[in-house]
Amino acid sequence: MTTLIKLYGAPVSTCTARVMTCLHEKAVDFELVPVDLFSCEHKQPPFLAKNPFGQIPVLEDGDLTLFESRAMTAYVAEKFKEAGTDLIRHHDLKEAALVKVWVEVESQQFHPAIAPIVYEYFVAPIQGKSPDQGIIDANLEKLSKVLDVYEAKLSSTKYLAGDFYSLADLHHLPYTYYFMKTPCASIISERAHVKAWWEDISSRPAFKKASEGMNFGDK
Ligand SMILES: N[C@@H](CCC(=O)N[C@@H](CS)C(=O)NCC(=O)O)C(=O)O
Repeated sequence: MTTLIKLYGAPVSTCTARVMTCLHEKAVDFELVPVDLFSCEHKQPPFLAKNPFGQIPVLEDGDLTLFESRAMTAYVAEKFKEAGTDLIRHHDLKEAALVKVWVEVESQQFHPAIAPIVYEYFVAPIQGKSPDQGIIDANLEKLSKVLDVYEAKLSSTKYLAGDFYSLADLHHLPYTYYFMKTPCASIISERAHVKAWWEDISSRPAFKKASEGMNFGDK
């Protein structure tokens, strides 16, 4: 008997949404187990036993427990590689390697620049702080440079790793979704190829489903 995958997290959380998007792409049934960040459930011993770093999400598949959202999507994409869109290009060694390159680019270049901006606009206000314009401006400068590279890449291929949608594109969805609701969205929309890529990947049914729960209050 196969067990149902359990995803511990919150739909509003970017990292939870990343994994939910991947599960929806593969049409995998799963149970979302809500973790209440406001009561700090993720810092209590039962949750720390699943992720010692005290962060969501956590994925459980039978006796396997995973933390780190990008490791979870890699696991799901591998386990269900024959179902739905092939997100890791497992039939082609070179394409698979290029997917890994752009998965790293998202994690090492894109994420460090966009995450603080999203944090300042969406999380700081919940903590009673106003967005720090200095942090936003410094990271916008970094993000613009990364997006210049993306613009050049996406002028020669439809998606980041090639002419195929992959995990590399998928990993960008949740943070960019929130970013597009900020006054800084023009740095995406003024780059024609990045804009077309964003419109394409964000209109996929799997992400539309995952993003239904991505609301910070009225934002
Ligand atoms: N690198 C981790 C980051 C996880 C992460 O930052 N989770 C956030 C929610 S998106 C969280 O748990 N924040 C609460 C906290 O850090 O206390 C991943 O990709 O899973």
